[in-house]
Amino acid sequence: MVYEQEPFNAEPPRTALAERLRTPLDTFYCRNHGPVPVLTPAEWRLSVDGMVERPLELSLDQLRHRFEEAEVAATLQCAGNRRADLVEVRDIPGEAPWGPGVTSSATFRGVRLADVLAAAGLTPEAAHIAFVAPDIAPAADPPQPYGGSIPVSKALQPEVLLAWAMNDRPLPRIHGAPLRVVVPGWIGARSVKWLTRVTAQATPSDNYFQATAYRILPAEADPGQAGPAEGISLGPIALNCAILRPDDNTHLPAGPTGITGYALAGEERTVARVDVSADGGDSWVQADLDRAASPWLWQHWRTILDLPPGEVEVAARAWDSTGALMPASPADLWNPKGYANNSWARIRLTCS
Ligand code: MTE
Ligand code: MO
Repeated sequence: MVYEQEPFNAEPPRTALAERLRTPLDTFYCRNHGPVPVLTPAEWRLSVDGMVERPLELSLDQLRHRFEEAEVAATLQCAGNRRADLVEVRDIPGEAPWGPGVTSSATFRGVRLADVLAAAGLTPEAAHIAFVAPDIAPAADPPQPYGGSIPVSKALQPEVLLAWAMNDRPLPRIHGAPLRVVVPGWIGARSVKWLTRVTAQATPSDNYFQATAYRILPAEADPGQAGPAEGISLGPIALNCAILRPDDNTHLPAGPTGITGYALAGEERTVARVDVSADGGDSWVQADLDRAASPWLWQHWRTILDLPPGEVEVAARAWDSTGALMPASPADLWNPKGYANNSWARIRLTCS
Protein backbone atom coordinates (compact mmCIF):
# COMPACT_ATOMS: atom_id res chain seq x y z
CA MET A 1 0.00 0.00 0.00
CA VAL A 2 1.49 3.32 -1.12
CA TYR A 3 0.56 6.17 1.25
CA GLU A 4 2.49 8.86 -0.55
CA GLN A 5 4.42 9.10 -3.83
CA GLU A 6 6.51 12.10 -2.78
CA PRO A 7 8.09 11.46 -0.37
CA PHE A 8 7.67 7.78 -1.21
CA ASN A 9 6.06 5.93 1.69
CA ALA A 10 4.74 2.39 1.32
CA GLU A 11 4.13 -0.75 3.30
CA PRO A 12 3.56 -4.27 1.97
CA PRO A 13 0.27 -6.05 2.64
CA ARG A 14 0.61 -7.94 5.92
CA THR A 15 0.19 -11.30 4.20
CA ALA A 16 3.35 -10.65 2.12
CA LEU A 17 5.43 -10.69 5.32
CA ALA A 18 4.06 -14.00 6.62
CA GLU A 19 6.39 -16.94 7.33
CA ARG A 20 9.46 -15.35 5.70
CA LEU A 21 12.50 -14.72 7.85
CA ARG A 22 13.91 -12.26 5.31
CA THR A 23 11.72 -9.84 3.38
CA PRO A 24 12.36 -9.69 -0.39
CA LEU A 25 13.74 -6.31 -1.49
CA ASP A 26 10.67 -5.50 -3.57
CA THR A 27 8.47 -6.12 -0.52
CA PHE A 28 10.51 -4.34 2.23
CA TYR A 29 8.68 -1.24 3.52
CA CYS A 30 9.88 2.26 2.52
CA ARG A 31 9.77 5.23 4.87
CA ASN A 32 11.06 8.54 3.54
CA HIS A 33 10.74 12.07 4.89
CA GLY A 34 12.01 13.79 1.77
CA PRO A 35 12.96 13.17 -1.84
CA VAL A 36 15.40 10.29 -2.40
CA PRO A 37 18.76 12.00 -3.00
CA VAL A 38 20.84 11.29 -6.09
CA LEU A 39 24.32 10.31 -4.90
CA THR A 40 27.11 9.22 -7.23
CA PRO A 41 28.95 6.37 -5.50
CA ALA A 42 32.28 7.44 -7.06
CA GLU A 43 32.00 10.97 -5.67
CA TRP A 44 30.29 10.07 -2.41
CA ARG A 45 32.41 10.41 0.77
CA LEU A 46 31.70 9.68 4.41
CA SER A 47 33.09 12.21 6.90
CA VAL A 48 33.76 11.12 10.45
CA ASP A 49 34.33 14.14 12.67
CA GLY A 50 33.57 15.84 15.98
CA MET A 51 35.09 14.46 19.18
CA VAL A 52 37.63 12.24 17.44
CA GLU A 53 41.42 12.28 17.40
CA ARG A 54 41.68 11.65 13.64
CA PRO A 55 38.80 12.97 11.50
CA LEU A 56 38.29 10.72 8.48
CA GLU A 57 37.01 11.19 4.97
CA LEU A 58 36.32 7.79 3.42
CA SER A 59 35.32 6.67 -0.05
CA LEU A 60 33.27 3.51 -0.48
CA ASP A 61 36.42 1.65 -1.61
CA GLN A 62 38.34 2.79 1.45
CA LEU A 63 35.52 1.66 3.72
CA ARG A 64 35.49 -1.75 2.05
CA HIS A 65 39.26 -2.21 2.18
CA ARG A 66 40.23 -0.69 5.51
CA PHE A 67 37.65 -2.47 7.63
CA GLU A 68 36.57 -6.04 8.14
CA GLU A 69 33.29 -6.94 6.44
CA ALA A 70 30.42 -7.77 8.79
CA GLU A 71 26.91 -9.13 8.29
CA VAL A 72 23.85 -8.83 10.53
CA ALA A 73 20.32 -10.13 9.96
CA ALA A 74 17.99 -7.56 11.45
CA THR A 75 14.38 -6.45 11.52
CA LEU A 76 13.74 -2.76 10.94
CA GLN A 77 10.56 -1.35 12.39
CA CYS A 78 9.19 2.15 11.97
CA ALA A 79 8.02 3.81 15.18
CA GLY A 80 4.71 4.44 13.35
CA ASN A 81 4.10 0.70 12.91
CA ARG A 82 0.44 -0.15 13.72
CA ARG A 83 -0.50 3.53 14.02
CA ALA A 84 -3.82 2.64 12.29
CA ASP A 85 -5.07 1.10 15.54
CA LEU A 86 -4.31 4.35 17.40
CA VAL A 87 -6.11 6.39 14.74
CA GLU A 88 -9.24 4.35 15.51
CA VAL A 89 -9.01 5.60 19.11
CA ARG A 90 -8.56 9.23 18.07
CA ASP A 91 -7.52 10.88 14.81
CA ILE A 92 -3.82 11.59 14.18
CA PRO A 93 -3.70 14.21 11.42
CA GLY A 94 -0.70 14.39 9.12
CA GLU A 95 0.77 10.97 9.92
CA ALA A 96 0.37 7.86 7.76
CA PRO A 97 -2.08 5.31 9.24
CA TRP A 98 0.45 2.49 8.97
CA GLY A 99 -0.60 -1.09 9.53
CA PRO A 100 1.76 -3.77 10.83
CA GLY A 101 3.75 -3.80 7.56
CA VAL A 102 6.31 -1.06 8.33
CA THR A 103 8.34 -3.89 9.79
CA SER A 104 10.66 -5.91 7.53
CA SER A 105 13.78 -8.02 7.85
CA ALA A 106 16.94 -8.38 5.82
CA THR A 107 20.56 -9.41 6.02
CA PHE A 108 22.70 -6.29 5.92
CA ARG A 109 26.38 -6.31 4.98
CA GLY A 110 28.95 -3.61 5.47
CA VAL A 111 31.38 -2.64 8.19
CA ARG A 112 30.93 -2.18 11.91
CA LEU A 113 30.41 1.42 12.99
CA ALA A 114 32.58 0.53 16.02
CA ASP A 115 35.57 -0.23 13.75
CA VAL A 116 35.23 3.09 11.92
CA LEU A 117 34.94 4.97 15.23
CA ALA A 118 38.00 3.11 16.54
CA ALA A 119 39.98 4.24 13.47
CA ALA A 120 38.94 7.83 14.14
CA GLY A 121 39.66 7.51 17.88
CA LEU A 122 36.77 8.71 20.04
CA THR A 123 37.81 11.22 22.70
CA PRO A 124 36.56 10.58 26.27
CA GLU A 125 33.92 13.36 26.05
CA ALA A 126 32.14 11.67 23.11
CA ALA A 127 28.80 10.36 24.38
CA HIS A 128 26.60 10.33 21.25
CA ILE A 129 27.16 9.48 17.60
CA ALA A 130 25.14 11.66 15.23
CA PHE A 131 24.28 10.77 11.63
CA VAL A 132 23.35 13.13 8.80
CA ALA A 133 22.04 12.53 5.28
CA PRO A 134 21.48 15.00 2.42
CA ASP A 135 17.73 14.47 1.96
CA ILE A 136 15.81 17.55 3.03
CA ALA A 137 12.59 16.78 4.86
CA PRO A 138 9.94 19.44 4.10
CA ALA A 139 7.83 18.38 7.12
CA ALA A 140 10.66 19.12 9.56
CA ASP A 141 10.46 22.43 11.38
CA PRO A 142 12.48 24.14 9.94
CA PRO A 143 13.01 21.97 6.79
CA GLN A 144 16.42 20.35 7.19
CA PRO A 145 18.51 17.35 6.17
CA TYR A 146 17.47 14.09 7.84
CA GLY A 147 19.51 13.06 10.88
CA GLY A 148 19.54 11.45 14.29
CA SER A 149 21.87 9.97 16.88
CA ILE A 150 22.49 7.01 19.13
CA PRO A 151 24.48 6.86 22.36
CA VAL A 152 28.11 5.76 22.08
CA SER A 153 27.26 2.68 24.18
CA LYS A 154 24.99 1.43 21.35
CA ALA A 155 27.21 2.72 18.53
CA LEU A 156 30.09 0.54 19.75
CA GLN A 157 28.02 -2.68 19.72
CA PRO A 158 29.03 -5.15 17.00
CA GLU A 159 25.51 -5.33 15.50
CA VAL A 160 25.51 -1.66 14.43
CA LEU A 161 26.59 -1.51 10.78
CA LEU A 162 27.34 0.93 8.01
CA ALA A 163 25.79 -1.19 5.27
CA TRP A 164 26.11 -1.23 1.49
CA ALA A 165 24.35 -4.55 0.81
CA MET A 166 20.94 -5.96 1.67
CA ASN A 167 19.92 -9.60 1.13
CA ASP A 168 23.16 -10.20 -0.82
CA ARG A 169 22.32 -7.44 -3.30
CA PRO A 170 23.72 -3.92 -3.53
CA LEU A 171 21.72 -1.67 -1.21
CA PRO A 172 18.79 -0.31 -3.32
CA ARG A 173 18.72 3.46 -3.74
CA ILE A 174 15.36 3.75 -1.95
CA HIS A 175 16.87 1.98 1.08
CA GLY A 176 19.85 4.31 1.35
CA ALA A 177 22.54 3.60 -1.28
CA PRO A 178 25.42 3.94 -1.28
CA LEU A 179 25.59 3.58 2.52
CA ARG A 180 23.13 3.47 5.41
CA VAL A 181 23.33 2.97 9.13
CA VAL A 182 21.63 -0.15 10.52
CA VAL A 183 20.83 0.05 14.24
CA PRO A 184 19.27 -3.32 15.09
CA GLY A 185 16.77 -3.29 17.95
CA TRP A 186 16.18 0.47 17.70
CA ILE A 187 13.38 2.32 15.91
CA GLY A 188 13.92 2.49 12.14
CA ALA A 189 14.36 6.26 12.31
CA ARG A 190 17.89 5.83 13.70
CA SER A 191 18.99 3.69 10.74
CA VAL A 192 19.86 6.76 8.68
CA LYS A 193 19.93 6.20 4.91
CA TRP A 194 22.21 7.97 2.38
CA LEU A 195 24.67 8.57 5.20
CA THR A 196 27.28 11.27 4.55
CA ARG A 197 28.44 12.32 7.98
CA VAL A 198 29.10 10.71 11.35
CA THR A 199 29.83 13.11 14.22
CA ALA A 200 30.96 12.21 17.73
CA GLN A 201 29.53 14.68 20.22
CA ALA A 202 28.70 15.21 23.90
CA THR A 203 24.93 15.53 23.45
CA PRO A 204 22.24 13.86 21.29
CA SER A 205 21.71 15.24 17.77
CA ASP A 206 19.72 18.48 17.63
CA ASN A 207 18.24 17.36 14.31
CA TYR A 208 14.43 17.71 14.19
CA PHE A 209 14.01 13.91 13.88
CA GLN A 210 15.94 13.35 17.10
CA ALA A 211 15.11 16.42 19.16
CA THR A 212 11.45 16.97 18.28
CA ALA A 213 9.96 14.08 16.29
CA TYR A 214 9.98 10.42 17.32
CA ARG A 215 8.96 11.34 20.84
CA ILE A 216 5.96 10.18 22.81
CA LEU A 217 4.10 13.28 23.89
CA PRO A 218 1.43 13.25 26.58
CA ALA A 219 -2.03 12.64 25.09
CA GLU A 220 -3.14 16.21 25.83
CA ALA A 221 -0.11 17.88 24.16
CA ASP A 222 -0.44 19.81 20.88
CA PRO A 223 2.16 18.24 18.57
CA GLY A 224 2.32 21.47 16.52
CA GLN A 225 3.51 23.35 19.61
CA ALA A 226 5.95 20.74 20.93
CA GLY A 227 9.50 21.99 21.14
CA PRO A 228 12.83 20.14 21.23
CA ALA A 229 13.35 17.62 24.03
CA GLU A 230 9.67 17.38 24.97
CA GLY A 231 8.24 13.93 25.48
CA ILE A 232 9.92 10.54 25.66
CA SER A 233 12.64 10.06 23.05
CA LEU A 234 12.28 6.71 21.29
CA GLY A 235 15.33 4.48 21.00
CA PRO A 236 15.06 0.74 21.60
CA ILE A 237 11.86 -0.65 20.11
CA ALA A 238 9.07 -1.99 22.29
CA LEU A 239 7.94 -5.61 22.46
CA ASN A 240 5.36 -6.04 19.71
CA CYS A 241 3.55 -8.56 17.54
CA ALA A 242 1.19 -8.66 14.57
CA ILE A 243 -1.17 -11.11 12.93
CA LEU A 244 -0.16 -11.53 9.29
CA ARG A 245 -2.52 -14.26 8.11
CA PRO A 246 -5.46 -14.31 7.64
CA ASP A 247 -5.78 -10.71 6.47
CA ASP A 248 -7.82 -8.24 8.53
CA ASN A 249 -11.51 -7.77 7.61
CA THR A 250 -11.86 -10.94 5.58
CA HIS A 251 -14.59 -13.49 5.12
CA LEU A 252 -13.61 -17.08 5.95
CA PRO A 253 -15.22 -20.46 6.41
CA ALA A 254 -15.76 -21.23 10.13
CA GLY A 255 -13.71 -24.11 11.57
CA PRO A 256 -10.01 -24.84 12.09
CA THR A 257 -7.99 -21.96 10.63
CA GLY A 258 -4.24 -21.33 10.56
CA ILE A 259 -3.20 -18.01 12.14
CA THR A 260 0.37 -16.72 11.70
CA GLY A 261 2.29 -13.60 12.54
CA TYR A 262 5.50 -12.03 13.73
CA ALA A 263 6.67 -10.98 17.16
CA LEU A 264 9.64 -8.78 17.92
CA ALA A 265 11.21 -7.97 21.26
CA GLY A 266 13.84 -5.34 20.41
CA GLU A 267 17.15 -4.54 22.05
CA GLU A 268 18.74 -7.77 23.32
CA ARG A 269 15.48 -9.37 24.39
CA THR A 270 13.78 -12.24 22.62
CA VAL A 271 10.11 -13.20 22.40
CA ALA A 272 9.39 -15.95 24.92
CA ARG A 273 5.74 -16.70 24.25
CA VAL A 274 2.86 -15.65 22.00
CA ASP A 275 -0.77 -16.14 23.05
CA VAL A 276 -3.60 -16.13 20.52
CA SER A 277 -7.31 -15.71 21.21
CA ALA A 278 -10.41 -16.36 19.09
CA ASP A 279 -12.70 -14.48 21.49
CA GLY A 280 -11.12 -11.05 21.65
CA GLY A 281 -8.88 -11.93 24.60
CA ASP A 282 -11.16 -13.82 27.02
CA SER A 283 -9.28 -17.10 26.53
CA TRP A 284 -5.88 -17.83 24.99
CA VAL A 285 -3.87 -20.62 23.41
CA GLN A 286 -0.09 -20.58 23.04
CA ALA A 287 1.18 -20.36 19.48
CA ASP A 288 4.14 -22.32 18.09
CA LEU A 289 6.90 -19.76 18.23
CA ASP A 290 10.08 -19.96 16.16
CA ARG A 291 13.31 -19.86 18.10
CA ALA A 292 15.07 -16.49 17.77
CA ALA A 293 17.50 -16.83 14.83
CA SER A 294 19.25 -13.75 16.27
CA PRO A 295 18.26 -11.20 18.92
CA TRP A 296 17.88 -8.67 16.11
CA LEU A 297 15.30 -10.56 14.05
CA TRP A 298 11.59 -11.00 14.42
CA GLN A 299 10.24 -14.42 15.33
CA HIS A 300 7.36 -15.93 13.41
CA TRP A 301 4.59 -17.87 15.16
CA ARG A 302 1.59 -19.94 14.10
CA THR A 303 -1.35 -21.79 15.53
CA ILE A 304 -4.68 -23.26 14.49
CA LEU A 305 -7.85 -21.79 15.97
CA ASP A 306 -11.32 -23.24 15.68
CA LEU A 307 -13.24 -20.18 14.51
CA PRO A 308 -16.98 -20.05 15.30
CA PRO A 309 -19.47 -18.74 12.73
CA GLY A 310 -20.21 -15.02 12.91
CA GLU A 311 -18.07 -11.99 13.70
CA VAL A 312 -14.80 -13.09 15.29
CA GLU A 313 -12.05 -10.96 16.79
CA VAL A 314 -8.70 -12.75 16.78
CA ALA A 315 -6.15 -11.25 19.16
CA ALA A 316 -2.45 -11.97 19.71
CA ARG A 317 -0.05 -10.82 22.41
CA ALA A 318 3.64 -11.49 23.04
CA TRP A 319 5.70 -11.91 26.19
CA ASP A 320 9.43 -11.22 26.13
CA SER A 321 12.36 -12.88 27.86
CA THR A 322 12.10 -10.42 30.77
CA GLY A 323 8.47 -11.50 31.40
CA ALA A 324 7.02 -8.26 30.02
CA LEU A 325 3.66 -8.51 28.24
CA MET A 326 2.16 -6.23 25.60
CA PRO A 327 -0.60 -3.90 26.90
CA ALA A 328 -4.19 -4.75 25.98
CA SER A 329 -5.56 -1.46 24.80
CA PRO A 330 -4.46 1.06 22.15
CA ALA A 331 -6.47 3.68 24.09
CA ASP A 332 -3.90 3.49 26.92
CA LEU A 333 -1.05 4.08 24.44
CA TRP A 334 -2.57 6.83 22.30
CA ASN A 335 -0.11 9.70 21.76
CA PRO A 336 -0.37 12.74 19.47
CA LYS A 337 2.12 11.50 16.84
CA GLY A 338 0.97 7.89 17.00
CA TYR A 339 4.21 6.13 17.82
CA ALA A 340 5.05 2.78 19.35
CA ASN A 341 1.66 1.12 19.38
CA ASN A 342 2.34 -2.27 20.92
CA SER A 343 -1.12 -3.07 22.18
CA TRP A 344 -2.49 -6.57 21.50
CA ALA A 345 -2.75 -7.27 17.78
CA ARG A 346 -6.34 -7.72 16.67
CA ILE A 347 -8.04 -8.63 13.40
CA ARG A 348 -11.73 -8.88 12.61
CA LEU A 349 -13.07 -11.83 10.64
CA THR A 350 -16.48 -12.83 9.43
CA CYS A 351 -16.86 -16.61 9.49
CA SER A 352 -19.64 -18.63 7.90
N1 MTE B 1 17.17 8.17 6.52
C1 MTE B 1 17.06 9.27 5.77
N2 MTE B 1 18.18 9.83 5.30
N3 MTE B 1 15.85 9.82 5.48
C2 MTE B 1 14.68 9.27 5.98
O1 MTE B 1 13.59 9.80 5.69
N4 MTE B 1 13.68 7.50 7.34
C3 MTE B 1 13.94 6.71 8.56
C4 MTE B 1 15.12 5.78 8.38
N5 MTE B 1 16.23 6.46 7.76
C5 MTE B 1 14.77 8.10 6.79
C6 MTE B 1 16.07 7.57 7.01
C7 MTE B 1 12.81 5.96 9.05
S1 MTE B 1 11.66 6.80 9.94
C8 MTE B 1 12.74 4.60 8.91
S2 MTE B 1 11.48 3.73 9.64
C9 MTE B 1 13.74 3.85 8.12
O2 MTE B 1 14.72 4.71 7.55
C10 MTE B 1 13.07 3.12 6.98
O3 MTE B 1 14.01 2.41 6.21
P1 MTE B 1 13.56 1.77 4.83
O4 MTE B 1 12.89 2.83 4.00
O5 MTE B 1 14.80 1.24 4.22
O6 MTE B 1 12.60 0.67 5.17
MO1 MO C 1 10.20 5.34 10.84
